[in-house]
Amino acid sequence: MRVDIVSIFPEYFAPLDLSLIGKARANGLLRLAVHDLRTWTHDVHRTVDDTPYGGGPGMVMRPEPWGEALDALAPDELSPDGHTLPRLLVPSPAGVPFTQAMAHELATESHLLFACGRYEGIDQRVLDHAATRMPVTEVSLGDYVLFGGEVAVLVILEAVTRLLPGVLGNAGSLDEESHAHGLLEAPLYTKPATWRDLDVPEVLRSGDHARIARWRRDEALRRTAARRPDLVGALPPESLDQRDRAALDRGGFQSPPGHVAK
Ligand code: JD8
Repeated sequence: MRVDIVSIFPEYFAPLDLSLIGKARANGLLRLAVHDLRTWTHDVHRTVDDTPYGGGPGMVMRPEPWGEALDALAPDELSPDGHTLPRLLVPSPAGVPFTQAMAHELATESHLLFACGRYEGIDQRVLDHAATRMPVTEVSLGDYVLFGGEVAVLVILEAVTRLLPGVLGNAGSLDEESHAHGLLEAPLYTKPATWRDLDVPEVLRSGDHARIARWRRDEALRRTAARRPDLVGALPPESLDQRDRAALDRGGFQSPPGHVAK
């Protein structure tokens, strides 16, 4: 996968040299380039912002540098230097929510291009013009306000690159994780068996794999009911048996009426 990032803070992406993403880059599984938007300014002050039409607080990112950046990184004819048509992703609090499902979708793309806004955001015409040439998705990390798109890109890239074939050594752990089955994970423990007077639950040391699996599912259900009732509401009712419902009740979740216990 090829990834290009455009930002006025290219130093924000230093962590992408580290850990498993750094290894994926070293292995050639990920070809990542970070670009300074100011490369595509022409005035002495390398200006990227201006006052908003219609008034209001703050500044808006000018369209011209963004237009040149996208022309350079997503040329409208296929060039001989291996350029491919990218999918443009623009973090914005007004975007569609980023989810694990979207991470899976993005992991199938051959080229992602991220445009990181700052200030109040980017002139809308940049996105409208880009959309005549390539798929454009405004994406939001969640319902809180950041200063700009950089942190969102770090999060999205971490979620996407770990799904690329060959990036995660232990491929088996992908489908057992949280959100794959629509529940939060059960709590984890390691040695020692007693630490500061706190014991690891006996069941986990019993060696009874059926009992362990049942305990973990109970804990996952109880936690999900207590912390993420929205996820419980989205579970297919037929996926819950009598014991599942009891665990949900212990987490404080009232099973909706009409669900027939099996
Ligand atoms: C991009 C500028 C800040 C946004 C005024 C100052 C994502 N989940 C998320 N929260 N916030 C962002 C985000 C915020 C951004 C930019 C993403 C570019 N800002 C602006 C509008 C209101 N502030 C985000 N993904």
